[in-house]
Amino acid sequence: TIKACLFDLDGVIVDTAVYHYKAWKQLANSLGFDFTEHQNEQLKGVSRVRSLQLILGWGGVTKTEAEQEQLATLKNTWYVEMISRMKPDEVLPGAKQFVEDCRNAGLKTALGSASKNSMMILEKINMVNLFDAIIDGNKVSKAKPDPEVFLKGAEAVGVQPNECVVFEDAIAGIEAAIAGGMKSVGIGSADVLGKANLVVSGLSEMTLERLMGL
Ligand code: G16
Ligand code: MG
Repeated sequence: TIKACLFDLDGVIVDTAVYHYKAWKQLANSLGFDFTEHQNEQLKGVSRVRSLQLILGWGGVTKTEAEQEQLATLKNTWYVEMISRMKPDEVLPGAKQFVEDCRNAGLKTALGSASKNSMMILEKINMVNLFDAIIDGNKVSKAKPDPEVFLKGAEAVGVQPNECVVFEDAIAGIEAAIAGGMKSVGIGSADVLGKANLVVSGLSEMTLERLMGL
């Protein structure tokens, strides 16, 4: 039986990809090259430092580790400035409702995100109190597809991995769920997320009935 739902943040609860895109583009432009939306797609669910390394590679630019740290911090300053202006209506359709439905049904809920800014985002959209545990980039050392973030979430809410369902928009996140012995629901297109037990276009399509049928 399913006892807990573990939610990715960016792409599942909110769409912050557009803010990441603007901040990375500004950074790339300051270094003398451009950054496309297509490239941004490939950074979904990828950690901040790894994202920067990919972008520098696309721009054909080499930077020392110390310089990389400065650039990542600069990008984050711009990103945080943007998300500090986020409004509660930027929650993706159906997301808040479905998390509330899960809780009302007695299920545990946890966040499992690569972002180190997850707390600020949850505060902006008034959802901090809807999660029994918040596991994010500040609490994990291994990035998805490693299952660490979701295993820590399961442990924090006292539920076995095989009693958890993970909601993810990135293929690496679905792979992390599978590696952790959990069920998964892909948010997006079945072409990309076909390994998930179920694929929906958004949480507005999810119901408790569909959840319990997994
Ligand atoms: C998110 C985004 C990624 C971002 C990462 C780290 O992951 O999808 O694009 O690079 O967090 O974010 P930050 O720079 O805020 O620490 P997720 O796991 O929530 O989809
Ligand atoms: Mg995501």
